[in-house]
Amino acid sequence: MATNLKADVLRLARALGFAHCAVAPAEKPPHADFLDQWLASGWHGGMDWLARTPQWRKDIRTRYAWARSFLCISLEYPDRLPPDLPPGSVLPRVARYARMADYHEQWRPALARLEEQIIELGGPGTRALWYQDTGPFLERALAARAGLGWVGKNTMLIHPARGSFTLLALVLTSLELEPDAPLTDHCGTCTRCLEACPTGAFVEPWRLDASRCVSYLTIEHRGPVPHELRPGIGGLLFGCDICNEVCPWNAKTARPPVQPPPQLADLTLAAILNARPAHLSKRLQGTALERTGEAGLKRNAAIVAGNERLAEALGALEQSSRHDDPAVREAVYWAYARIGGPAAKAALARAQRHETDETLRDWIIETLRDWPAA
Ligand code: B12
Ligand code: SF4
Ligand code: SF4
Repeated sequence: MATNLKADVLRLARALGFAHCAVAPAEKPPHADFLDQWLASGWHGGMDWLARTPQWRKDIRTRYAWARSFLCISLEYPDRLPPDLPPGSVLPRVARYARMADYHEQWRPALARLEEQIIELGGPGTRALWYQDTGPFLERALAARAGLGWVGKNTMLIHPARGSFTLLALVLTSLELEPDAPLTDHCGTCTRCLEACPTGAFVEPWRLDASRCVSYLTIEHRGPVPHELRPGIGGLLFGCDICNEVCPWNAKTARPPVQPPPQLADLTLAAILNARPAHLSKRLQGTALERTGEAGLKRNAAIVAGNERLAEALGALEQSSRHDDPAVREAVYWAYARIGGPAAKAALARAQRHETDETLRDWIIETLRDWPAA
């Protein structure tokens, strides 16, 4: 195996701004077979795309026979809010990775350049492909194999000095690069993350039922959020960082605060609920919040308003009560019931007049009938 070749690849990566890179062999990483159990348990919820090609995710040689090595990349992102946030900004309710411009866009040009440079370096016949997040890989298991951290009980890749507020990317190549050594596990007897999860999504250490995870419910899940899981969402609008926040390995990182794009920093719950769909979609462009879409974000905002019993949000909720998506309307009606009181009851009674979905109308009638007396 050519050690110089590996040094050259690492040098190219560093020159492009990838400071934390290491190599894993293009083989099945440890614990890869757990994916089958995870999928068979239905823990992927509605993320059907994860079940499509598990054989590729477990071992990429089943798709690309030429694959020999992974260059695994760990990227840091800000883990603190700026000091001068506009009042009412939703930013503290948004997962840290999404408080900036979409990271996929940010790193795309440098990853594409690295792919090209690795091909040039290897010469004729060399193959290389970059991926970030959306490729058929167990990125954390591979990065752990490469020694960029260990997989914690919360399933995050954690580095002893850099914590787990990191994102991953990789370049798959036909070049034979010497693999790096994995790190040891440093979770020890700690169980903080498992206890802190607000929806009880950890079935066991390392076993996450994603269909219960707030990150899944607020980003990936389409349609109404199961009622029993709504209280666990609390005030979170998009994603969840709780099992990272409580991890002692994140206590010591000192990074500069995030510089959010203005369209995110100024966004409030009322602005989300009041906005016309097309206007909100435009505002989300170029941010990770595009993933859940304007309807998903309105649904989430209504759940937050309900959980926090924000009576001052009633006017904005009513603006979303005629949304085309029944999941948005349902969340608005649910929020009315959580907020309670005569104004919320009157808003729900008005909704009954225009609601066309039979199930929703029945729910409204029942809820109005059982409305607690003041
Ligand atoms: C689907 C997905 C989700 C789903 C499911 C998450 C999950 N834990 O499976 C949801 C929507 C819930 C989610 C949430 C989040 N995600 Co996500 N997600 C992914 C994605 C696309 C695939 C993950 C996957 O394959 N899951 C299937 C399970 C089986 O795999 P796994 O969790 O990696 O599990 C492995 C280990 O647990 C290990 N294992 C199993 N048993 C055992 C036992 C022992 C002892 C050990 C050591 C290991 C071990 O082997 C498993 C592989 O078989 C990856 C990108 C990618 N292509 O890998 C990003 C990714 C994992 N997500 C990421 C992030 C940042 C998040 C969030 C923090 C976002 C947020 N703030 O809301 C949360 C964190 C929630 C959490 N605790 O995982 C980062 C993680 C970076 C890091 N440092 O770890 C990734 C890598 C995206 C990226 N490119 O940066 N995510
Ligand atoms: S991201 Fe939040 S909801 Fe999901 S497992 Fe971690 S603590 Fe639980
Ligand atoms: S909180 Fe504790 S158990 Fe959970 S990942 Fe961090 S060190 Fe491991």
